Order: sequence, then structure tokens, then C-alpha cells
Amino acid sequence: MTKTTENAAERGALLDPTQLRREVTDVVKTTPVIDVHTHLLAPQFGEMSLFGIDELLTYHYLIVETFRSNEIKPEHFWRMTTIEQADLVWKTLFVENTPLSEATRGVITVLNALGLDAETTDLSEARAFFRSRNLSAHVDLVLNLARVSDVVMTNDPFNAQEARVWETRADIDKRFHAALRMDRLVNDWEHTVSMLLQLGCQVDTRRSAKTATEVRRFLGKWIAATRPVCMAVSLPAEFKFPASDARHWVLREIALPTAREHGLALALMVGVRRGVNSALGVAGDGVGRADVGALERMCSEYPDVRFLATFLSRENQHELCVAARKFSNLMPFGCWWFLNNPSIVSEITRERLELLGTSFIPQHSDARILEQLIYKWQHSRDVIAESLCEAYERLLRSGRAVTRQEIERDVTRMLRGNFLEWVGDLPSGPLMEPSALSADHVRNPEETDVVTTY
Ligand code: FIX
Ligand code: ZN
Repeated sequence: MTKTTENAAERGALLDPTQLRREVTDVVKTTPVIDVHTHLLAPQFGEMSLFGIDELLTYHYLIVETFRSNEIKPEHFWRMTTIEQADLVWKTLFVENTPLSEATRGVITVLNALGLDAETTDLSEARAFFRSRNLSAHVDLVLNLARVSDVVMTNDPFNAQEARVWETRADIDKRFHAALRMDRLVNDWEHTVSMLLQLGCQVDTRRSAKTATEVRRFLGKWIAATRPVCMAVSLPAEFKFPASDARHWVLREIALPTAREHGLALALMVGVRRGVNSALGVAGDGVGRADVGALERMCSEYPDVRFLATFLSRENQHELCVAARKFSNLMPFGCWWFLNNPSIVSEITRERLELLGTSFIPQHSDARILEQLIYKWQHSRDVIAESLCEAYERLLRSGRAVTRQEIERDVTRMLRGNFLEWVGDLPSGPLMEPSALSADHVRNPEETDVVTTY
């Protein structure tokens, strides 16, 4: 017996690789996770809170896959009702083809988790099941099955429909936390100015100090009303920092000062190419390799702001890890969108473990439909567990065994602690007085109504 194994036995460490594997898998599967980026909305948001088989099947990931296996034209597809679209997706991807892709397998995982027939040719049983569910009991069931304790939503301050909910509902489910989405301001300043004017803000198109102050005031009201856990923005592959464009001005004069003033972390999601095929609507976005140097310069210039960052291109993942080694105000998170496939999640998670230890957030779900939490987390946990098993086994071979408590500490840090360190305690108290946003959205609610795509 070596000195290490003697000590390990005393500490109750796991020396047997099979047992180590069992414990790691169990801890990863059972530790509740904070889902740091989703597009879910709490049930109090009514029809904006999506769930059920028809929504699952008309997820934009599945719509594009349908166009690859069915000759239907997008313009025809968009004219169909949601139920007709769901039937077509099911027939095309699940009946006429084998659901091997990650997004199709996800639906199979969900159906099985809910005790529904995943081999059926028609959706009537599934539809009846979802119709019969009491929404609040259903949310509890899904969060329990997915072992998700908290969900971070995506909240667009220019969405009047959402604003009305924040104004009128004091009872928003406390497990759902707001994130202040900055896309319209940062990526579409010219159009957003006119929305701000309609909302009664004293702004103009010139990038003046007065305009910046007024927009920060507008955001301050949203922050008071929704108590976001962080701010978030997606950025295109060609994003530069510094730059001389409107995006740079909004970031420097509005977003970053707001993050500073309110002590909010800023999540940057970099590398999307919006509208590569605009006929596909929300499904038409693509990916491009971005410049991680832009993020490094931001982290360096704003050492007092905490950044969360995820890149869409596989080619940027190693550079992101290296950047995080240089800047302790940078937290890599998630395997975003086209990266959320087992082979790539595995590669990225292993790379991050090797370069960053446990100082990263391995995954977020990006769920848009409630039940996706079940599959996205089940699939991700399988891969995260496998990557961790490998890392602990390698460590064991080098002469250091770990205990169950150490595994729990590590996994809790990755699935919860790192995010909490960045954003502080998650708010759970009552929101501000419900009427507080009215001044901004009451002038002409119909005119300012936008359908959010975030
Ligand atoms: O910008 C984003 O937050 C993206 O995640 C989405 O807009 C995208 O459409 C998506 O759902 C990816 O999973
Ligand atoms: Zn997203």
C-alpha cells in the first residue's frame, strides 16, 4: 500500500474506479441545477409560457430538420396552424425517419419521461395528456424530473405583452428569475430609438450623453420592476471591441454603466449570424467564428464588471478557456445552441476541465418549451458525468483519490456555485409595486407591442 492509498482509505476516498464512476454519476444526476439561460417564462406569463407536445414539435431546431427531409416550402409551412405543423414534423422526423438527431432524440426522452408512447404514429394521446395537466403541478413535475431548482428567463424590456404581466402580477413563480435582455438596444439602436420615443423617453438618434442617461433611467425602472439576476446580450460573429459603431456606444455608455451601477453581471453570447436564411424566421440564424480578443479587451477595461460568456463557434472554445485563465472576471458558460450535442458538449467540457478545473458553468439549456428542460438536462448531465469520471479516474491514476463529499463540492460549484458567485443571492422577495412600469408602456400599448424573438 502506498502512502497515498493509505491516506485515501483513511479519508474514505474512492479507490475503486467502478465505485468512483457510480458515485460521480449519481452526484451529477441528483444535484439541483440553476439553469442560467433559457427562453422560458413563468406560468404567470400566460400564452407566452410555452409547454406541450405541439410546442415541443414546432421548436425551431426541429422545423429546420423537417425542411431537410420534407419538400414543403417554408412559406407554406408558416401558413399552417401549430397543430398542422406539429403533425407534419412528427410524420417527417419521427415516423418516416428515425429520430437520431439531438433535437429529435430530445422529444423521445421527454415522451418517455412523462410515460407517453414515443413510437406512436399519431399525437392524440400526447395531446390529451398535456390538455389534462394542471399547469402549476406540471411545472413542479417538470422541474423535479429535470432537477432544475431555478430558471433564468430572457426578458425583453421592449415587449409590451411582458411589461403588462410584470405590472399586474405580483405572484410570478419565484423559481423563475429575470434576465434583462439588451439585444434591441445593442444590436438595433436605430430602430430602438423610435420605440423609446414611443415609450415616452426623451431620446434622439444622436449618441448624446443626455440620451444615454435617459436610456439608463428606462433600464433602471425595468431593473427595479423585474429584479433581474443578470443582463444578457447576443453578439454577431463580427463583433469588435472597441469599435466606432452604435453597438459600441450602447455597450460603453448604456449597458456597461448599467451593469456597474446595479451590480449586475453581463452575459455575452457571441458568434451568431442572424438571418442567414431569413425565410426560416427564428430558425434561420447561423454561426460564425468570432474574435475572443474583443471579450478580453472588455474584461481588461472593466475589471469591476463580472462577465459570463459563451461562444457559438466550436473554433472559439479553446480561446475562451485561455481568456478565462487570464481574467478572473470572466466566467465561461454553456455549450450554446449548435454546440449542444453530446459529441461537442463532451469535447468542450473536457477541454474546460483541463484548463479551468471547476471554475466554469458547464451548461445551460436554452429551453424555449418547458418540457425541454427534461431532455436538455438529462442529456447534458450524462455527458458532464462522463467527462468528470474521466478526469477523476485520471487523477486517481496519478495518485489522488476523491471522496463523495469532494465530488459533491465540485459538482455543486459547477451547477450552482459559480453562477451564484457571479450574480449573488437569487431574489426571492416580492417584486416592486405592480403599476411601476405603466408610465413607460401605457401611452399606446398597441403601437409598442412587439413579438419577441428572444
Ligand atoms: O439569442 C439567443 O439567446 C439564442 O439562444 C436564441 O435566440 C436561439 O434562437 C435559440 O433558441 C438557441 O438555442
Ligand atoms: Zn438563447
